[in-house]
Amino acid sequence: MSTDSDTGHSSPSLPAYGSTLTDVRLAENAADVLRTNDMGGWTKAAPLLYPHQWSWDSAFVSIGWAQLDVRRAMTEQQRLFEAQWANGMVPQIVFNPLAGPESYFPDPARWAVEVSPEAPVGVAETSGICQPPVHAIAVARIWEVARGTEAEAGVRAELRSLFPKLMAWHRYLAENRDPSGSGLVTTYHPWEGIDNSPRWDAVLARLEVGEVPPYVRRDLSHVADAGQRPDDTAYDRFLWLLELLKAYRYDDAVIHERYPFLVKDVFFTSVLLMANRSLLTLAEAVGATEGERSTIAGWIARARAGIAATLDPESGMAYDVDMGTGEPIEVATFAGMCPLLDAGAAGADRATALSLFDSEAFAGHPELRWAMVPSTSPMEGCFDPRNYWRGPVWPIVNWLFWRGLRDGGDVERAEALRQASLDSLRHVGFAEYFHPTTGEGLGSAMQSWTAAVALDWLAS
Ligand code: 9WN
Repeated sequence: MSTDSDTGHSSPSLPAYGSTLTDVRLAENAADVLRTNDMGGWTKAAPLLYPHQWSWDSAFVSIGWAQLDVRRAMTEQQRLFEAQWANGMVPQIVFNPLAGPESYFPDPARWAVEVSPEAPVGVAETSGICQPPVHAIAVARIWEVARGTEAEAGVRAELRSLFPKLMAWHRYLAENRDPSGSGLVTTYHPWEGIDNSPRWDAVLARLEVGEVPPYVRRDLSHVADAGQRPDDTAYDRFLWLLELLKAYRYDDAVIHERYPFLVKDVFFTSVLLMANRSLLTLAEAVGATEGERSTIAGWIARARAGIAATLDPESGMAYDVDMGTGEPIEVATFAGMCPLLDAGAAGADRATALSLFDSEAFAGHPELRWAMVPSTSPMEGCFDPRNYWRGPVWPIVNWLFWRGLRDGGDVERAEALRQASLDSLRHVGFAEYFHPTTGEGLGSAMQSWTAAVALDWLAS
């Protein structure tokens, strides 16, 4: 399968998508996407728009590889963790040395992470922020697939070398990103996962943007129209924040003291919580110490209490907290239902999140093409169905909700979400995201993590 453009949502070389596409064919197409984007040991997030290794993309990607080649799946994570910072942070981007500075902006020179004593030296070039820690969830899935097969011993050996790195990563998030011990991870930048979500609007609007060195956006040449991406005002703010992070030498203590974009992030925290549950399984597999296990259990308990404290009594939603004002950020996005990502959350909190999930604010909206969770609620004033994180459906987000529903024992809802998601992929293909009501594929085509979750859903 080939396409000469990231925007090739209906490339003529692709078999027709639609409800008649068999599971076998869907799996073959998904495997083709991963193989096309495979750089030998690591996978590009997308052919042209994202020519590097992205952190949380690579975690989902290894979940996909696990269905094709379980050892290759482990290699993906090993390669990513080679670029882990000395303080434990796993960087948002590990740059492809062959891609060249014009391939993506911001490039390594703009990040200049060598100003930090924590950045890796002589390994790979990286950016200076991070993304949600899906990695332990991925590695636990790889382990599950490998068990009982001839790959088991090899994977267990690799798991032993990866486990301490996963511990260091989670410790970085629990300590450096939560110095007050609130249980909630502080996010520093929209590029830490959910780029132009309305969750960040008020904080970004308050910024006094200083001088940003001139730049050329590369992303807009790889999408059909600029309306699918963040606007220039947002980019100026993203870049100004980068200048500040660099000026503070990416030092977490300084950042927590002076920096203007500090948000206690309920979604990031919930992914960490889910990942810590997976890490406990991995602790078992590698025979971790009692001390390590109780540390992980402590992180889980603290995050659970942290999330519970963010629940808004009126809407039932979990709201991020703007550390600049101390106020909750009251915007209806998928993040509001994050108690669903914690299978061990209090029953009442899950029940509230479930009714939000079913409601017209989310998967129950009557106009949705498929009953899936949109990035921003269609009932929210700023809902924008073609713009990135401001409305479209992201399959990987739905994968996380599916896992949370299934692990929490909500088998029927989980299965309905899996079926709806697979049906959407049959029609849309492996787009980065899609229009919630028309099903129009948006952003990049051949997006690796979308293909990866398809493979996992098909195998589940
Ligand atoms: C910046 C790679 C990444 C995802 C992010 C998504 C998008 C990048 C961009 O693509 O962000 O990291 O240039 O827009 O928002 O979640 O990891 O797929």
